Amino acid sequence: MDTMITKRMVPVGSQFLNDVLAGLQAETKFLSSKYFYDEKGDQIFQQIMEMKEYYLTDSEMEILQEQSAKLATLISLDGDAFDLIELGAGDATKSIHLLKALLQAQLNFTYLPIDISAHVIADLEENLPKKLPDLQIEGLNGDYFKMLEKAKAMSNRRKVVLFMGANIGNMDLAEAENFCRDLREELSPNDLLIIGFDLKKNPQQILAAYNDPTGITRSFNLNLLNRINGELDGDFNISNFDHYASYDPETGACKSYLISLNDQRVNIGDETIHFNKNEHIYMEISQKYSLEDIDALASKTGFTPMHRFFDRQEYFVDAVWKV
Ligand code: AVJ
Repeated sequence: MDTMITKRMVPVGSQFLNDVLAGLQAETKFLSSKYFYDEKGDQIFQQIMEMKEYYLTDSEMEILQEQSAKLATLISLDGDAFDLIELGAGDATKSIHLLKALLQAQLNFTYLPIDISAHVIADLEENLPKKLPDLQIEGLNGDYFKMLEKAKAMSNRRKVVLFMGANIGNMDLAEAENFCRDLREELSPNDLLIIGFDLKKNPQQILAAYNDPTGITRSFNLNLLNRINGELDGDFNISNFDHYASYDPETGACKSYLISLNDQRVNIGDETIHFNKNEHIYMEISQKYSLEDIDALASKTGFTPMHRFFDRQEYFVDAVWKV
């Protein structure tokens, strides 16, 4: 009896462990980019955003810095009260410009940042009111859809959802479609979605953003192996893997891989994973869109495109969709 109980008490795998093992035991190995963002991963992503090759952040920042007043007018519709819900708010360095414009226009709204990181939410609740004393803010820590449900239970005001930073790019086209459809299901007529897409452009320029010569993106990918070593009792030898980035102008898929540099075995807890020399692990997709792709996504998932905001170089777009 005791042994049975003891056995049952052996820790069952975490979601992270289950996902890592499922990915590395698959016929074609893969890991999920959603696991990139441990503390070290957050730091490396910060460095990526500062790289001269990584144009995305500057482009979207320019849109928000220069066109937030216009965006605020569009959002206000008939001036009724609303909830501004941001999915994956991060440090809100971009959305703060929109928040300022909405306050300036004296609109009645509550800002509800949703983030999977408790730390991010605590930071926002502490720091944003210092910068914007009139802001009503209610942070929600957890899964996007669960927190969206919670926001709906909190009030029946109109919802304006922000999903910026080209985070939709981390889904392939089929996943993006499912995501938008699920989001649409949660929303009601006159609700809005403001969604950021990185546009198809010169393939060299896109590839360079994900293949920097200094190796920051390389270490961003390799950091997930380090994370597995630290959190899941793994023994990856990081120097046995290299980073490979590709961009396919036909599909708009920018993908990154880790390549095993030799035949090797890696232990993760009690499991052993075998890698052939030159075998790849698919790590991340950063999907690029044309304007037609974006409109097609909207109409397939029950949204109506209302407006598009571009940066001057037209590298990036924040699209406004209405339910
Ligand atoms: C945070 C998903 C927008 O895909 O451009 C940057 C992540 N990966 N460099 C992106 C990332 C490699 C980024 N997103």
